[in-house]
Amino acid sequence: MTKATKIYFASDFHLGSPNAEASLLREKKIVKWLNEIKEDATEIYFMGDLFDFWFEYKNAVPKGFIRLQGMMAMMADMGIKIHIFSGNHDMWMRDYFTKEFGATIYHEPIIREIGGKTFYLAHGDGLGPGDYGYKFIKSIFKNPVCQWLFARLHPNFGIGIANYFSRSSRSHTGDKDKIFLGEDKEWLIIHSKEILREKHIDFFIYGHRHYAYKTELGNGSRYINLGDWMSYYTYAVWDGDSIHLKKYEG
Ligand SMILES: [Mn+2]
Repeated sequence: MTKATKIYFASDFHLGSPNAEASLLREKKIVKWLNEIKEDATEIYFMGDLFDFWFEYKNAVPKGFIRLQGMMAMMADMGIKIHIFSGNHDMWMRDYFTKEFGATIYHEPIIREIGGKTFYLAHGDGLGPGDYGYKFIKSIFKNPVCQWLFARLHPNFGIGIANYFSRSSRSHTGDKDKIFLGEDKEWLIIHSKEILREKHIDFFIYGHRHYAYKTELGNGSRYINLGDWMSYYTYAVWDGDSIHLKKYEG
């Protein structure tokens, strides 16, 4: 048995998309990966958009994705710390995963010291310049009154329309995501450089972009985008000494 020392980061599973069959195959692959890394993981950061749509009603949650949730619960019971960021597709997470298996839920970027290094961790939606249309929609989605009203819709209807819009926004942006805009135009790189003017960060780790990428930002700072599990199957791992962006081949 190897000693657990590693911290893993992965993002954008989008379970539920594009349909139940494809999602189940992907979920099994994710669980297979988690089953392997649980041997040497101390913590796992799930960096957002795990679900293509997620909404917690007061007394109910959406059906599905039971393998991932069971695996997370098992890992938590083993003593692995589970961190979950909400993304723009699943921002309506409340305390269900905290109550079920002690996960820590984050809705905003966090800065964390790990092994003497400073990490800036975020899903990545709504950061950086521009994208005012999305920032406006996000302010509505995050509005407590709007959430309360949505929760009053019957779930057959509410989850139904949400899935419809979630899938159409995913297929809408899917192809665009495959084009890298250049380091001077990528919003999350611009956002990282803005933060670096105020404060030193060693590693910026984001999801959201669906484009696995790492680059140097100067002064030893590094930007890492985790890619996704729809076409990349990529993740980052901190081994106590350095961080690596890897692809799961299993
Ligand atoms: Mn996403």
